[in-house]
Amino acid sequence: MDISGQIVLTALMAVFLFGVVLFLARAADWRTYTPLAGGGSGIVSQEGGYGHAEKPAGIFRWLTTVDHKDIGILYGVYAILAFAWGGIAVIIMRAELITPGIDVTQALAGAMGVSSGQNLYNGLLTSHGITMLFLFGTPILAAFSNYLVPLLIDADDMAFPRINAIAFWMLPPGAVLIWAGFFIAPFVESVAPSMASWTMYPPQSVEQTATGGAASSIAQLNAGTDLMLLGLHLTGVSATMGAINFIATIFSERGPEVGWDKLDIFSWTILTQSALILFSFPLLGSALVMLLLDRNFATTFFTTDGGGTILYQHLFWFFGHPEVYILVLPPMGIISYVLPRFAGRKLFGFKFVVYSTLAIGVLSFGVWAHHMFSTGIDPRIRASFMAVSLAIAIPSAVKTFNWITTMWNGKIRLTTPMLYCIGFVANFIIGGVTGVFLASIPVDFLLHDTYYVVGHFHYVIMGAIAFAVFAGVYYWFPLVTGRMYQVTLAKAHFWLTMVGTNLTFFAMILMGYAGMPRRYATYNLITVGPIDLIQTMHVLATVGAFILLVGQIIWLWNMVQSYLEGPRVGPDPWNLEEDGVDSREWDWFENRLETALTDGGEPEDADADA
Ligand code: HEM
Ligand SMILES: [Cu+2]
Repeated sequence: MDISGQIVLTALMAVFLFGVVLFLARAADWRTYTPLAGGGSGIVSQEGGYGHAEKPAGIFRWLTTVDHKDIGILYGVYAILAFAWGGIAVIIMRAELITPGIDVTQALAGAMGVSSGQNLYNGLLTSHGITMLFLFGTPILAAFSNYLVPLLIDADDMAFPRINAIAFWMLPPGAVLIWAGFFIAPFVESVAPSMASWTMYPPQSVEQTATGGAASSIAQLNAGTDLMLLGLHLTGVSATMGAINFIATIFSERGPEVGWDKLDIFSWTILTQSALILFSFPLLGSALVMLLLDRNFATTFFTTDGGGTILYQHLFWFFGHPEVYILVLPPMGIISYVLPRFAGRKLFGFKFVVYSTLAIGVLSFGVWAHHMFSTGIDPRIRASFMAVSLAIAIPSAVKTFNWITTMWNGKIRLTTPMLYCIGFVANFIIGGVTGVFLASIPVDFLLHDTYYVVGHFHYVIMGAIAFAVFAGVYYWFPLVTGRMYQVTLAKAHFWLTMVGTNLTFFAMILMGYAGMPRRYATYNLITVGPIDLIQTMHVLATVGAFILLVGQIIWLWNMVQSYLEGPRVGPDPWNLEEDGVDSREWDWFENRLETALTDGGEPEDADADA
């Protein structure tokens, strides 16, 4: 890009950021609808006399809300949009991989303003990974925690309701920046979607041009990557603000009856997750800033004769490994919370589930170099990371045994949330055991950067995390909407998702054993490995991906249709009282039904406003 182009882009960027700042600054004047929450808003609400009943109608409510339940829903809608984006990206990639040569992405590249099919594939790969982890994974969990934690711990709202809103509103501009390469590429030749992959390793993340080669001057660099780094930074700040808020809320806003011994398992996992976010996201933030400086101001943090590329890997994985537990702990909390309801008894070994959560939280900071076994780091250091990586499987297994024991001889009801819980346990076992294999240095030497790794982490991320999300969505759907979903469609969704997940990712594990490297658009140049077998596995994986796609379309339809027209439910839609396993959020729900405040007002407000 020539220098005037750069200036125009910088000016646009500045205007955009200025707009974001202005928008956020306005937050200080937002009316608050939070009646009694901490953070000082109580005073405002008393003086202004605002209560829940005064929420403005329509779009304005959603733009100005500081109510934790509304913000939870915003996070959820945002995450589902991101899930769709990441899903479409991967469907194109899977279509490409049906045949060894380059075809589908080649056909699309021209129209999308990308210089070649391979580059488009790499752009989609990057966008898929980043979107699913940062724009879907963390936010969808924040949807649950925002909606539920205050209800579960008997708080009026989050400790800092406005910071909660600000944290959410950093995400939409973050997504726009992260995806910006795709929007700009058709119009500006020197800009392409970032092809740095989600790990963004230098030197290529520092040097790559829009056509995929190495730049000889800063002017040639692909601005798509800079925009993505800025967007990632926003999502990191957002997650950190959210984490601080949850820590403050769980420590200081618990109701009089909720002592530490009464804290529910989901809030425990959110507390641990928040601590992990607090200590790991700043590392990502600093690595991103250094990348930006290396790219734009010729610093040498990650150049071979400067700090070195391995420095980046340490910084990234010191964040990156805790990040995978940031993503998996709350889903484990959801499973630990929901599964016992349909086994008709309390969670087996509650204390051990809490302790293992805390243990995972601590240990997850001591394993990052298992992503770097093959970089040539000192073998003695490597061995200690292998030991801790094997050790972290123990608390994970403790949880698994607790879930199984909870179901053992239980009064199992195979509702859709329960099906997803059981699916979670099954898939998590495969995901965890393949992880233990990778933690062993000699095995990792063989399997590193093959599809085996891709299979491993997708068993956890799709097979377990997404399953827990679906378990939670179905379980709390009546709580949020007051209506029931269509059971037949939900079961169809479960089976399509279960079959699709296992078909796709087991095929990946096998083709990884056969030697198929990850992150390639083609495999017609592989000189080792049984190409026919590999292609068969790719075809199976693609078939699985399309089965998954069909399942998710059914799910979306079910959610929207049931939200609008589903049958209304009573105060105990899951018949939990019969088994004595009901919980606080359903009491709140009953209250809400009785006071008939559809937007979620508390009974006290109703009195005050009357
Ligand atoms: C049971 C404990 C686990 C162990 C021992 C383990 C071990 C490993 C190892 C050694 C690798 C590096 C493989 C390589 O690149 O050569 C790896 C990769 C990965 N694991 Fe796990 N894992 C475990 C659980 C998880 C969980 C719970 C998640 C997700 C929530 C996860 C997500 C990932 C991801 C995303 C990667 C790939 C990173 C990349 O290179 O892009 N793992 N795992
Ligand atoms: Cu790891």
